[in-house]
Amino acid sequence: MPGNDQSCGVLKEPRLVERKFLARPQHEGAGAIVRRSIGRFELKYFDPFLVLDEFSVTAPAGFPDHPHRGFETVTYMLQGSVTHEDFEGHKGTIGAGDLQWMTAGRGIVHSEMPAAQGTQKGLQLWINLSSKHKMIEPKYQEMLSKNIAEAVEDGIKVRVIAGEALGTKSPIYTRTPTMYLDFTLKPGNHLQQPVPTSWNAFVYVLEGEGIFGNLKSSAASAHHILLLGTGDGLEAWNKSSKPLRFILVGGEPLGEPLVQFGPFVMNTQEEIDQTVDDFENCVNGFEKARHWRSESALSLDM
Ligand code: FJE
Ligand code: FE
Repeated sequence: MPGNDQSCGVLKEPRLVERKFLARPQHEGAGAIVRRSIGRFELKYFDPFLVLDEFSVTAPAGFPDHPHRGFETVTYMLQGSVTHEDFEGHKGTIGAGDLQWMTAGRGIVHSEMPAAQGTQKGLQLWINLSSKHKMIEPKYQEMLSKNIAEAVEDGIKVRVIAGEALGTKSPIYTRTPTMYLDFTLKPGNHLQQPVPTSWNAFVYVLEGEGIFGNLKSSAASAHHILLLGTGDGLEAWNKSSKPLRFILVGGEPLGEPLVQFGPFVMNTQEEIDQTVDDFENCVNGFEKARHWRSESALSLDM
């Protein structure tokens, strides 16, 4: 039976690690700290991924009222909780293991602030939208930890945030075709995970030490991003004595021109100029920005 025999395996051409770097802490938002891997100077864009931040926020720090247009933000909590409020009146709190998949589309203004004592930690990924989807209506998909599909097999646990792994599928709808898997491998275990060959894919290590791509490569530890080369999937080994936890994220590249101005991501400079205009004048999706301030901002005024 294919898949049961480790020496034969399911992959014909495992992807090798092409680039690897450590995401160092930097300041962002209002007093928040992020380890930015994608979106920093050395790696401005990994099509379709714009930003990957491993964030750490302790009140009163946070990400106060700010806009987005032209992409999606995916927030996956690791520790603590964050409250989100937007100018449509949408409000919610996500805690450890919970997910918020937000399609900003034509425009969102929101705040993302700590909802508990201590330090809140998580991952935020920005996924670009194709030109035909940039101006769609904003949308939220929220999934509590208990509803995120998990599969366990041979010392491997996977939480399927988007896409499919070990025969388990996520209900999350990804407008830009994307897979997002949270793997934990017990010591001594080995994984083969298919990834569509035409997609870009990366690994971000959360905990422990892993060998990725080729058994001869050196081990990667927490806070490192590994950009994978071409091939039909990922092969990973935990040769250490502790659990290995990492995310594997893949997406279909859009192959479109990109012009970014902070939280606005469009295809041309004209569209960016238009977006800045729309935001300043509160039109074309930013109507409600005129009179809105988050409750968290208002409470600071008192
Ligand atoms: C943003 C600076 C920012 N990473 N991780 C500029 F910090 C942000 C922003 C975030 C953010 C929010 C969370 Cl909850 C987690 C993050 C950056 O909000 F949007 C711009 N433009
Ligand atoms: Fe935001």
